[in-house]
Amino acid sequence: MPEALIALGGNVGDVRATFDRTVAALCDGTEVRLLARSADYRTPPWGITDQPAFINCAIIVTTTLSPQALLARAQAVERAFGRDRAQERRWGPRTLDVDLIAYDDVTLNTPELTLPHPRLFERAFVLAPLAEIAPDRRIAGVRIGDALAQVDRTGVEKLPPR
Ligand code: A4P
Ligand code: MG
Repeated sequence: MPEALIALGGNVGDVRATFDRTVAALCDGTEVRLLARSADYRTPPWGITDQPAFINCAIIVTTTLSPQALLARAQAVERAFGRDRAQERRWGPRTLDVDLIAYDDVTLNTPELTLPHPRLFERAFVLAPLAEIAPDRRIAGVRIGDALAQVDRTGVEKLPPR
């Protein structure tokens, strides 16, 4: 069954509680099964730096859904947890962001979905949680653990369990 790497982020509200509900809503146990979940990390805001710190985590799932259907499901969960894209700036504050990082070794370049995620190798907030649960997985030929060693991890802090 295909395997997908998914990154969660947010910096508005009780983000860690939102993550719990997101994972439960996304992973129904049939179409999407949870294989692993990283710890939560506190991370400095990337892109727009003048905003509160983010919380990020990563999950690995197996799924019977296509990449497009998995994205649609992720976006439905974002909406369910209060995300309103019309009220947001790109890279600005949000309750919940769900990004598909990789889906097996699929490469896709459509307006709705790019795989692997185009900015993944620039982002410690994606790579640190992923490296915890899949250090040896390769994306576009690069080991996640090696990719993490190439980025600035300043301020990325692994949080204890709640
Ligand atoms: N889209 C295309 N490819 C993908 C993919 N692989 N996964 C499309 C998810 N979506 C994908 O996304 C815009 C469109 O991208 C979607 O409609 C989808 O069809 P969006 O979530 O509405 O926009 P966005 O999130 O504001 O823009 P972008 O560029 O996706 O931002 P990011 O990359 O999500 O960044 N700092 C820290 N520390 N931690 C964070 O989590 N997040 C952001 C948002 C900024 N700074 C951050 C963090
Ligand atoms: Mg996004």
